Amino acid sequence: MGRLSLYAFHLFLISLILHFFGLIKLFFEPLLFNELFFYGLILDFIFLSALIIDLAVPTVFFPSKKPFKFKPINNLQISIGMTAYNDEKAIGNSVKQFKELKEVVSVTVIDNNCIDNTASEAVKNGAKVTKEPVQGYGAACMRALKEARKTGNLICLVEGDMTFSASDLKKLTAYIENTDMVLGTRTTAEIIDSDSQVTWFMRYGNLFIAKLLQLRFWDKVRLTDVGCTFRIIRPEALDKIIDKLHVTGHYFSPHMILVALENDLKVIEVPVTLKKRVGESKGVGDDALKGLITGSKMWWMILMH
Ligand SMILES: Nc1nc2c(ncn2[C@@H]2O[C@H](COP(=O)(O)OP(=O)(O)OP(=O)(O)O)[C@@H](O)[C@H]2O)c(=O)[nH]1
Ligand SMILES: [Mg+2]
Repeated sequence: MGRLSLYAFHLFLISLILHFFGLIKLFFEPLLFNELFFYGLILDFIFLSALIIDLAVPTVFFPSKKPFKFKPINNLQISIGMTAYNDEKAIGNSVKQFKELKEVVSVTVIDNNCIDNTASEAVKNGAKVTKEPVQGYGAACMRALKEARKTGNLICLVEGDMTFSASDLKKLTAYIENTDMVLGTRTTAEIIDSDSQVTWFMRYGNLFIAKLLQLRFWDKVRLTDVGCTFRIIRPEALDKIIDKLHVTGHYFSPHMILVALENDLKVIEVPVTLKKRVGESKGVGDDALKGLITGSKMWWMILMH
């Protein structure tokens, strides 16, 4: 379920192009029959039919009867896995802000072949440091999840670049009693810094890819962001998916969401704040071109998965 409307949506995108050129043609040749418009309408019709079959029929005729989950975690013990790649300017305060929370039992910084003082700054501020030799954001995230799994009763993945705030952890934990994984979303303009990396292009880009992913799992989730590292997951839920995660590059984040949904984990998003990055961005940051490339890879992955 979901695949049909996801693929049909691409026909709708083609129809938009046909309508556009149809309009141009209409301007120069005001004929009664415009074949570009006509073919566009056929594609629209296919898309709408796919949507109805895929989304409406199961919801109306076969509504899910699964009982609502309510599994509070008593005595929260959160284990933090923090990614770092030459982040000596930010890592100290990133560790400190999480260490100050009483629910946090450990902070493990993943040193992804850093050549600066990231490791010593992290240790100085009370973190454990583990080296991940495979280069890449995804490789660092997977290692962070595995390391954080070793202690506590809740796992948190976050970047050590001061973009995220430890005080937002309570927003994420508020929903964990009903779900298996809580994702942050950075597309809530009201609570992100105006000089953060999420520009309007990044916001709408993330929103677009998130909606593509949502089309695939329409009855399971509502998504508005695909690149937010800040997330929490129950240990038993992570055990179900950890061996199925394999993306080492920048598009790890939607890959993990996809695998979680495919394995029937209950996933919810909550808005988190976002601040300007401390230190140099090595990922997408606010670079529109890098965003476009990473977004295209995410798009392809969602289609091919
Ligand atoms: N880009 C990148 N980041 C890595 C790598 N290894 C670990 N990281 C960490 O992964 C996080 C993401 O990298 P950032 O430089 O913050 O990228 P970003 O500006 O947040 O861009 P986004 O991809 O949009 O999140 C940071 O905590 C990095 O330190 C790596 O090989 N490449
Ligand atoms: Mg970052």
